[in-house]
Amino acid sequence: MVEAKTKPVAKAPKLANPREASIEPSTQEMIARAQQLGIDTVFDRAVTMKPCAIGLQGICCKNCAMGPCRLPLPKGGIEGEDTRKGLCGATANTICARNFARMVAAGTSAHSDHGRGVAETFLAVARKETKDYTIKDPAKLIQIAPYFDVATTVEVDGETMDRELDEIALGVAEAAVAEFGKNGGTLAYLKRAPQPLQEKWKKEGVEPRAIDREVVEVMHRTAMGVDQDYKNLTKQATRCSLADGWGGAMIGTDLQDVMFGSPTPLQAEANLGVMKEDHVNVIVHGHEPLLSEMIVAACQSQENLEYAKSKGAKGIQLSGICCTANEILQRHGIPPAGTFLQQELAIITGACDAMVVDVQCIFQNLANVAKCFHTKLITTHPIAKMEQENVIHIEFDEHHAMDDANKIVKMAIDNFTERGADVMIPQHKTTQIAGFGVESIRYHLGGSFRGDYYTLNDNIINGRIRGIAGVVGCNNARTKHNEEHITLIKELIKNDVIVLTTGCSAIAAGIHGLLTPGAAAVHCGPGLAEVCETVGIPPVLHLGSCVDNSRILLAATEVVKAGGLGDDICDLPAAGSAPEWMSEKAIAIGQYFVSSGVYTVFGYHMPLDGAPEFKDYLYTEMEKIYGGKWDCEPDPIKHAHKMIAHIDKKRKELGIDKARERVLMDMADRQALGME
Ligand code: NFS
Repeated sequence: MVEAKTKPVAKAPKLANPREASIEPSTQEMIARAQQLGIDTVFDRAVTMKPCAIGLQGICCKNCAMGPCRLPLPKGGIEGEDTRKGLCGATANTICARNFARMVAAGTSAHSDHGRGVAETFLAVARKETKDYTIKDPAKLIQIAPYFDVATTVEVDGETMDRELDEIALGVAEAAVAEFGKNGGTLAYLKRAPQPLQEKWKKEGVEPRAIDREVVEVMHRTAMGVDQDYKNLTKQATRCSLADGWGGAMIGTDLQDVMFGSPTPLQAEANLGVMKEDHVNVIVHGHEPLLSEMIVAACQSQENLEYAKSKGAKGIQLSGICCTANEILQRHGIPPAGTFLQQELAIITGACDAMVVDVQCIFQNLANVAKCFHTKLITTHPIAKMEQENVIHIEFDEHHAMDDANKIVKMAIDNFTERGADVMIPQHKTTQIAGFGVESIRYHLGGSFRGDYYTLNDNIINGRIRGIAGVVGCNNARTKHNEEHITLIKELIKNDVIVLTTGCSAIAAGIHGLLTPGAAAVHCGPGLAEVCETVGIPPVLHLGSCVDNSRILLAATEVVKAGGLGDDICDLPAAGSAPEWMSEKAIAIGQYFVSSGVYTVFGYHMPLDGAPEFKDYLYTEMEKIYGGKWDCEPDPIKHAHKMIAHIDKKRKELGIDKARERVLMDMADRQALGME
């Protein structure tokens, strides 16, 4: 037997170059810090693990045990007939459409299960089963009640009187919970959409019936041997996505506003630098504000503050990661510590005394990182546990919500004294204005005289504002952290396109200083800068979390209603974007935006290249049905200009392109025309 003379030397794992991984200084510093401490982060793992080339094309089918069947495009493309098929005969188009529809279903289920949790908590409020939640925005409750066929007035002795708020609340709560599984009819909120859009949905047969039903039907139709027509599959993907945007997500947003208050613009800070070395640092991460609202109250309670001081801390610093951050930012001014890709880095500061997580976008690796520090990692949701031994589970229940929150905050305070010497908080933070919504846009841009979106429309018609962009969605470790978001947004506002933003994109915009009125003078074209300076708003408006994309749908509807810009969302000079998307939730959002008439461009990559015919259906054919279509462009400048070209096309169709040319004329143009 020949023995090996030398043992193979284990290669040192490749590490991310911090400057190539992110454009954001605190992220760069913390990636380097993690590497110095020998802790791997998502940025390093993105360097060592490459994505699967077949999965990237969207044509791997693992929906039965004869597979996985993989149908990659042959190099050089397909000549003649496309003969690729799986064992059952499934074509690349069918497989790709099934995978796409399943992403829509997963995204819809995430937003909608969140919405269901909110609706059930609101039902507990209406039934007076909980003392910890109340109705903070009765006006919003009264505003939404008619959509659920709940009367807000009663006739008494021939006189019309206001109905008791408790009765309205119970009616709305029961109807909202029923939306998830009702038998018969279609979703209540569809009637909030512009009439022509409602008619398109009806004609196509894509009006969602009940939220859960549409998710179930996607799963059935994409199972082995069921729906084998990519167009028919896309139709169900549309119906499911509408159950998200105009259903589960919209219910979530509205009832959160009713219980926790509709956001109004407020000032806050953003980035990892909001953490404080001499304070107890509690970070909430995830999505549902049911728990985080209580954590806010617990962190502000005098009793807990005194307790923190008794342990030697100067106070309690609460901050957020991901959409939970957006929820407590927009209602309380609590600062976000970072986006999705900064979650591990927040623990690597060594100053995070507790990270409290609920559902969605939570890295499993957080437990491994927390193990290297004193950080208590606390899961709170029965459907989202972690297997590692160092993770503590404190199940949160709306019936004793405040008790749960106090227990968690006390645990964080007790942990303050356990910190190691490895504390390093990057000193970068910015100021931002967040908390915009349909109502505050009306107030700030509509003016109190008209009380509607007229002034916004007027500024679009006269060309000061070229158009509206929704820039939303995640970070993705396959792209340079925040680069696409920030380059794209800057290019849009430079070209006078006002930006509405949500999710991690909104956090990124805050971190990079784009959410202040002062950003207008620095980054905007002259028209948008003038509007922002006149009304005192930032050129990029933070509209909340990802479920709050429903606010963008409703803002677009308000613009249609205000008049002068067509009859439907697809007529507007507007476009949508998710430049660094990674989550299935983003695909659900994209599909409901497209099916609501919005030209929607994703960055990075779409898993469609293996099925050119299906891809073409999403990128061109859908527009003929709904007025909106998909597109993909990884380069953020080209991405911005695709959106701007669409906006200009719509301006031309509306006959308002001439007004815009007049506004943009500079000295050279004037000289050329002999005007100077
Ligand atoms: Ni949206 Fe929010 Fe962020 Fe992406 Fe995740 S936090 S729900 S999915 S990563 S934007």
